[in-house]
Amino acid sequence: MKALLLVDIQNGFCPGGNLAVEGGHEIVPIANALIASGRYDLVVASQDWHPANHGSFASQHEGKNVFELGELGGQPQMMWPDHCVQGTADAEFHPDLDNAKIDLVQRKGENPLVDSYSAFRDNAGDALTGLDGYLRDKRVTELDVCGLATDYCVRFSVEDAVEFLPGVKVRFVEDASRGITAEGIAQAIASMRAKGVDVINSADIMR
Ligand code: VGL
Ligand code: ZN
Repeated sequence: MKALLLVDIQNGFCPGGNLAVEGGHEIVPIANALIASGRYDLVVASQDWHPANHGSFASQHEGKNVFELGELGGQPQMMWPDHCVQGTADAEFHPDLDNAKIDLVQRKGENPLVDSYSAFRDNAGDALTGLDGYLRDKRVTELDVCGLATDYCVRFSVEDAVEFLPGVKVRFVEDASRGITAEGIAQAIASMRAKGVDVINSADIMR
């Protein structure tokens, strides 16, 4: 079984969104082409899905500015702008994403007391979403991952896939992803590579 994991392709991470990633919208046609390629037996999409009082929001911390380091649950935490609040347009998938062919939507980030970059578990490491079990039950042997943002949710989802799904070939689809900072993207790619992940482009899949 070959599966595609689309990470957080939501309005909030596209231009006009509350935590916009440069060029975030440019990956939508690439993701759609991957979905339509017929190469995947299973398509999963993760969705950042925060309550309005989420502890990763600078607005919840007296005197904190966005994009500075704060603390959450005793751990260092990047202070984000309010984003992907449950039930708002910011949290919806990009309107052009072909979501009719998505088999499972994995929501994350619902606990206000801990952030959750990975689609598999929260940042404290103890609460699993269940996505690992789902992919195991489906007998997935190959998992391609892309989406937003490369340096946060994509990276941690990829690295958890490697850890939780031993024997599964995990690949990162670079041109179908965008990140927040250039250094963060470079570090994320180096870290994923060091964990045995192949870095590929959509053309490698569709040729
Ligand atoms: C993300 C920061 C905060 C992401 C989610 O999807 O990469 N980044 N929440
Ligand atoms: Zn978030």
